[in-house]
Amino acid sequence: MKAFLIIAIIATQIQAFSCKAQAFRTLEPKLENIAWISGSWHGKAFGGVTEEIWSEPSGGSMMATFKLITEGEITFYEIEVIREIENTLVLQLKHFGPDLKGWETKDETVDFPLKYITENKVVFEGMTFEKVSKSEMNVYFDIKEEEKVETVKFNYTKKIESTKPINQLISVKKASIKPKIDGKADDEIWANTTWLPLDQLWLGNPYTKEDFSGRYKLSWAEDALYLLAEIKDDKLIDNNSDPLMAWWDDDCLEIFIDEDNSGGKHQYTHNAFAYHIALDGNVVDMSTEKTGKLYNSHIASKRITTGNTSIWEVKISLFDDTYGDDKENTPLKLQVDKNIGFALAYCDNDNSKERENFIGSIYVEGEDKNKGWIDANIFGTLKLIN
Ligand SMILES: [Ca+2]
Ligand SMILES: [Ca+2]
Ligand SMILES: [Ca+2]
Ligand SMILES: [Ca+2]
Repeated sequence: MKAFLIIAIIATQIQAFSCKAQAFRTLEPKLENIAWISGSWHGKAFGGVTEEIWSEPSGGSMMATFKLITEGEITFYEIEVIREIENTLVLQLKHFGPDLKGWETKDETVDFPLKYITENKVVFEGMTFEKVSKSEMNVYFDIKEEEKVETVKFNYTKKIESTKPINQLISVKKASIKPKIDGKADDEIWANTTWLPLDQLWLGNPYTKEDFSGRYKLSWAEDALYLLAEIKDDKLIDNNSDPLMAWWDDDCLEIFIDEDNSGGKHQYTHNAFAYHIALDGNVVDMSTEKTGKLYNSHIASKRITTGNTSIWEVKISLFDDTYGDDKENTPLKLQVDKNIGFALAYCDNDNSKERENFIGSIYVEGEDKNKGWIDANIFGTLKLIN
């Protein structure tokens, strides 16, 4: 292992890369074009675990610390810099043993001159950084052993801090006895839970309380999130009998769920769901195929309407963002302290071609308030408590 690593540090004379990749558009040799390397990256290589922490560009350089741990012990450290010199970049590094004694002599560095930069690659002679996504990169490192060059791949992931603003934080109490999904609010948990308002106008003209009023309660158990919604609507409309036709234009209850409270875009992904529960109980959201799809297995619901008042009782199974439309998916088990992105809304149509009002549970900043179906950042946050 040691011999292998010592060879690694003299890997300065590197076989030239193929020029094939240069057919891509190349970017100026500036740090701003490689700033995506910044971050705290973790991965596996050399039979151990590695971390590589890159700073943002400043003062004409970026800097990293690297460490390799094998079998629970430090194998070596590196300090790396990428700096701008004479209209190009160079990556330089020095190695240190577990006791921080340098491997190179005082004035010696291991240098990797820049070859080129593309949108997703930074190619130095002997070391390439490849962006896979904003949270994943590969680093390819050439090791020259006699006349042979071996390329070692480091696959790194970065934990992305959520950028989601806190719009509303609701503590949701656990149900010791799960509510019975029968459209009746006589369960013990509902008696001991307070109403929350559904009163933010997201689309349409201001409405009267005869036209619409709504409130809701939430609870949870290990198997699901539970919702009780009381909706007063003067006219119930189901124009489209096909559940996948303009499902948002019929009266429906809409439940927004971002299981990990990550925020971010979700229009054609399952980073979050926007379930529309129709009056007939069908549940629709946009699939990754960019069409409406029934997700009836995610939601069990029952509505009982008396006069103009509907009680919707709903059990919502949660799925994480690895959910696939074409594979088997297992609902998550919920635990105390979990944060979930959530919003509730009602599409109210009384007699029009399109819905007249869209009323949500969250205040949305800005002119366009109908953003929940695309952007999970507008959701509120639920915190599961005992
Ligand atoms: Ca019930
Ligand atoms: Ca109405
Ligand atoms: Ca998410
Ligand atoms: Ca209506």
